[in-house]
Amino acid sequence: MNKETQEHPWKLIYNQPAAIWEEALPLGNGHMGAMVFGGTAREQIQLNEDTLWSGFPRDTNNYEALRYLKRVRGLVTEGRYAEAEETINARMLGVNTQAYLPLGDLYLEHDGAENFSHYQRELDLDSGIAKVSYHTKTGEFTREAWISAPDGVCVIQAKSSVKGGLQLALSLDSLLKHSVELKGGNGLVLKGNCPTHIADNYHKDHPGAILYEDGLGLTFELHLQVILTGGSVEYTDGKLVISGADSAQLLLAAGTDYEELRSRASHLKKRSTAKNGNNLSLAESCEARLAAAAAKSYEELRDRHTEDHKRIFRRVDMDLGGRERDGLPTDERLMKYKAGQEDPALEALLFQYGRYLLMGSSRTGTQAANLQGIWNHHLTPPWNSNYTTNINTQMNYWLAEVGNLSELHEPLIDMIREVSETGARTAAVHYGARGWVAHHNVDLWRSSSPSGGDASWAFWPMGGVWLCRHLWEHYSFNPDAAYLAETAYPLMKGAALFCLDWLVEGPDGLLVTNPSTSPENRFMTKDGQPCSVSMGSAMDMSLIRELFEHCLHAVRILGVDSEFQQQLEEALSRLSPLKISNDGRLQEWNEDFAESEPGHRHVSHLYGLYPGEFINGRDTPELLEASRLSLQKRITSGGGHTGWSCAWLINLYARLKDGEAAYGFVRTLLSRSAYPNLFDAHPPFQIDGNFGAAAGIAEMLLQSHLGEISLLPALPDAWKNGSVKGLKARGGYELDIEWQNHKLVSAVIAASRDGICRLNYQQQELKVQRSDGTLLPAGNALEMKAGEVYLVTV
Ligand code: FUC
Repeated sequence: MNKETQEHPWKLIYNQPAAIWEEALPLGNGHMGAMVFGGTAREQIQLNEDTLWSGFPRDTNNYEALRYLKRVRGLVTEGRYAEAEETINARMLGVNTQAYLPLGDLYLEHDGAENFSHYQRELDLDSGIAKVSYHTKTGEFTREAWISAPDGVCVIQAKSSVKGGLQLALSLDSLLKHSVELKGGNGLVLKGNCPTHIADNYHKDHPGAILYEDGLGLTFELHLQVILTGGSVEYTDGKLVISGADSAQLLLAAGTDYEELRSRASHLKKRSTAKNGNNLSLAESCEARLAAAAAKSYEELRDRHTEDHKRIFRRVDMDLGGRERDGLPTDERLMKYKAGQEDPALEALLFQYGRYLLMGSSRTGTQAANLQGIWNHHLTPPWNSNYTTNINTQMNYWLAEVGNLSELHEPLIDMIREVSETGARTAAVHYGARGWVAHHNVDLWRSSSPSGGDASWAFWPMGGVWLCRHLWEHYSFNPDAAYLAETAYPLMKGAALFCLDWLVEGPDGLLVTNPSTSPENRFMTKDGQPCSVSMGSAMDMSLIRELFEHCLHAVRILGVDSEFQQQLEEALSRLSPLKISNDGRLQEWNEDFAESEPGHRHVSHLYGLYPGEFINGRDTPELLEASRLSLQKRITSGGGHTGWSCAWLINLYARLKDGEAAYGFVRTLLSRSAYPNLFDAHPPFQIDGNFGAAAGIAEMLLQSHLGEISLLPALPDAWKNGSVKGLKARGGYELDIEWQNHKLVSAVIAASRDGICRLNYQQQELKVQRSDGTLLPAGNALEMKAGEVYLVTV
């Protein structure tokens, strides 16, 4: 259902340059990222490269940890939770992950542009091109910029309306150790080194937070080449000075020697899908990309980029009404929205922006989207801009499948494969267990050990188990037995083997995790102390149950591993179940503890409601009710206060089929947690909320868990008339849905595989016809063949 044309523009529009980074506009191809400020006298384009991290391949495992496991288990069994926590903190943790770093900046100084008028800048999500235009007394100046996935370069064109009117001074800079030199008369090369260590410096108390060591960290290069129409370029004071040109085309390529460093480390295997995984040196690879791009005309480069971009972006369209505001400046719309104005088109823009941002930060062969996607300008970024795998990394990919961006899931799947390799060592070293394990932080070097710090976040050997959900989701939306057999199942099996070894018998004879935490939350011990370590947290048990069930499903589909199947079935039957507290809430821990922070931002115990699915009205109505109560209590106690936490609430309420509550949190997120460029505010900027909110909006319109496709399951009053086209559903379906006066008008379903498609629209009987007009007998279970398209009406 790829669209030839897009009916409405999808644009972020501003009438002034960005004054702060969070007003600049993001570009990206998964490998390079850029933030375009749109300055006049001085334009700044801040750049990123996806493999530019601090650190080097090293072993972060704690070889002493296993010595204390038995002792800690005993303490937990005796209810001596605080002592168990102390022992973990002192003996069983590892070291922090490394940081994702900024590459550098391109500056364009435009003499005479201090005074300007008719200013406009925009980001067109549909073409993936950012534009700036303004007038000075000499004429009109325009710039456009994009980052091409097919050509692997960033392209910027600066143009003057007056012949020979372009005077620009170009320079490159970086916060990292670097030097800049002239290349070939019309280019610059910035060469730099990365620190070997960036320390978490949240409290600004680390005197050596940025450590360089000769010959140890990554090296990187950023190449710039200028192609002029008219005029001339000369090199002065480290800058390329363009005079008298009609237009200038700037090409940028960047890279690091990450693959080389990786291949030298015995504990890291060679990457199979690396973008720069050829035999070229770093410099040669940048030069080759620039030369190939320079050999193409500007129009050809632009066409290749827009064709590639639109091919993906246009798979989905959304109209929630109110599109007459689409031509207005985004920051003004946001201010009015914050003041209470309705703007459903801004909500649709937030959804499409989520899709755009995933395209910018996660493409085949690149690194997965980190805490800031691919956009970071800090040398010591918040939380190291790493992969936080106790919610944030997973939330980044909630949108991937339903948002018809399945192939953008691949970088995460690559990362899971790589973490399973380091994680197999961590499973053995830390826990004496089979399979593989990951904790709450992962970095470029695929650190799988616990980080340093505090057990409440660092001790959580379930990161890999949660990541495995994504392997299964990718299969559910794109059922492909080869992918299941070769990629998903072996990784899931490895994580399940770890869980089989990790589970122990609790006092009631049922299987639990011990020691166990519930991400970042604490309970009150009998002595009134906040503590995080006990046994069998709801999230641990939910994740393990789900993984075992997915593995069993896979085993049946693939017809393999009957012995393993038996072990899983037997363990499943003995897993400690979720519990309901005295006051009717879903218990976060195995015991009915009081929470130390009742409004905590994590809602880990509700995992089974979303993203999981085993808490639902059909199979577990009591747990569903208890989840609803837990959610209410969290929220009335102040929960949902960070961007991502609020985004999770949208999805949870969508699953509770409470469209009004879900919508309330869409409004909260956009009003409270969006910067002027619509980046999500934790605060500070953290991209998970963008992806989580977009996923939540989709979840309000379409759900496909529990073996059926549910149309408009949580449609709020605010979206009276509308349509969405191209969302994906589990089982390999694509849907267009239209509604009027809050009622379904029609749905078009396209099947990519043979199968039974079960539909649900408010339990009503639906009319179904084939594309040739033949009506099907009444009933909501449609037997569809690959390639068939059905029209459904009420
Ligand atoms: C988790 C969250 C924090 C933050 C961090 C990156 O630890 O609890 O709120 O999002 O990840």
